[in-house]
Amino acid sequence: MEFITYEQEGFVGIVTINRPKALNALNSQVLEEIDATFKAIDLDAVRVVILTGAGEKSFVAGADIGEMSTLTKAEGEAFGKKGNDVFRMIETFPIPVIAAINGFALGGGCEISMSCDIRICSENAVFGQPEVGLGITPGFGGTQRLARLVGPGMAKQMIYGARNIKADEALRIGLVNAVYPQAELMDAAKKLAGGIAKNAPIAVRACKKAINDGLEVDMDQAIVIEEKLFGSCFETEDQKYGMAFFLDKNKEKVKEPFQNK
Ligand code: DAK
Repeated sequence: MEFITYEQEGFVGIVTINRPKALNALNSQVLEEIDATFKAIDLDAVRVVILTGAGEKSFVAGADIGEMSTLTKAEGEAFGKKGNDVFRMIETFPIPVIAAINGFALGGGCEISMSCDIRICSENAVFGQPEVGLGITPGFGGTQRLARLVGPGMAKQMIYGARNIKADEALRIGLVNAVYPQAELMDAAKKLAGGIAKNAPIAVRACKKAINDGLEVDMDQAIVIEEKLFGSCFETEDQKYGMAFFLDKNKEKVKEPFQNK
């Protein structure tokens, strides 16, 4: 891997986009390496992934404008599909993915963060979809995910106006869940990940699927999705252990880690 680093700390995998000379912009190679890195994650050993960018200035400053500048219509469509496939893979990744946004999250950078389950950012983070200023539409799902996350009115204002927003406004409109000083961002992301990883992994995965799949259908269908995933947790060792632990009257007992079974 030239542009991605991967580390594992306990149950948490950390994927870092590492192309700081171009502010971690996404060219084809970076997209392919992100895809390969996620697909190589051992889902028996890792329960939560953190996605971040190298350096203190930029998370991802967008798709690579140099690479895009000479694309034909057909190549543009293929590049858009490549990004969309990778972002959808992240969105539907079986375990939660937290975006730790450490600076610029513009264009494809904002879009990749929106394919993650949870976004937190540093105080210097800047979000935006500047594409119309470059003569294109957002191409990696920005028109769709931003409108779903912050509502169509705010999404349209940001996208039509190519208007960037700072961390405090991103927090106010619900684009991020929390803002931290830069030096504290990764610790906060790891703490958030650790709080998820200590829970029953099969149940956490089922919750992700229930929320994601349920949001795409009407409520009658959505509650059926939940019923089936709820049912799928029963007879797992984690369900039996979790409930038996609660019912056990011996309050001195220490809870064992869930086994993902
Ligand atoms: N692509 C390529 N290189 C980039 C880049 C980018 N998006 N952003 C920054 N860089 C490079 C700069 O060219 C510069 O390189 P050198 O000149 O040093 O070689 C280096 O990173 C440092 O950048 P600056 O010198 O500009 O740094 P500043 O602090 O002055 O400014 C900035 C930081 C983030 C405000 C500025 O770099 C900037 O505005 N960057 C571009 C942000 C942007 O517009 N991003 C959105 C890109 S559009 C589609 C598929 C995908 C997309 C659309 C359609 N289909 C095919 C359907 C997605 C589009 C986008 O993401």
